[in-house]
Amino acid sequence: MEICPMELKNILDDVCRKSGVAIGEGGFSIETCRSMVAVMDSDSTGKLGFHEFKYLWNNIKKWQGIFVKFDRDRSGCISEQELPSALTAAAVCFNLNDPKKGTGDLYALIVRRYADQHGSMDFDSFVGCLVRLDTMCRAFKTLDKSNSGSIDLGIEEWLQLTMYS
Ligand SMILES: [Ca+2]
Ligand SMILES: [Ca+2]
Repeated sequence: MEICPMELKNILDDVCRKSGVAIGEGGFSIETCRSMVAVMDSDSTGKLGFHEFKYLWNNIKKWQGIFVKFDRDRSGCISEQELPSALTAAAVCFNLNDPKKGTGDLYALIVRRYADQHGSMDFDSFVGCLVRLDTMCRAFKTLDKSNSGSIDLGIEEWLQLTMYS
């Protein structure tokens, strides 16, 4: 049994409806689901097998808990004020908002890409953002075999990494 993006969308919409987490009118965007399948599809079948889905599922459950916890005003969205602590709690691999390391720019970039014009994120965007962040961090760690904190990539490897995600 393998799951395609449309099936993933139906599963996630169902879960959100049952648990009362707000998503847009049409539910999870198919673009987010396509992106989730692409980044989790480690054996490149175009669909999610059991282990790929299980990993994603465990993360989504964890992120849902964080989303609900940090949505302090119960608006169904993570606002600009709620976002830094929510992302810090969710992104265990990397501190996104550490001025000492100069990562504040990266944080601003993520907000620009995934938040709406008021700087707030619904659950769909929150998950889309974290799936990508988690995958890119894991990909980096796999490539950084000596654990030096930097990697050396050829253009083919770079494109493989960035285009199917
Ligand atoms: Ca697969
Ligand atoms: Ca809120």
